[in-house]
Amino acid sequence: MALELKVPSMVCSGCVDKITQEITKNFPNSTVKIDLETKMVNVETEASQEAVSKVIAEAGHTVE
Ligand SMILES: [Cu+2]
Repeated sequence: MALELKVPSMVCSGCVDKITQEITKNFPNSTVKIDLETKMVNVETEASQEAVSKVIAEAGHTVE
């Protein structure tokens, strides 16, 4: 499933790295693509949108 989440709290490449790491750590078969300009996180994953949003929130970010 392809998920598209807006995460406006991302401000730098450190945020991008952190979120990418946390998602792939929790859901190892996921592919994460993040556009810092548009604040969009695209995830190709078996996990639910709810589960991925929770991981992003636990990484200290806000999913819009
Ligand atoms: Cu940052």
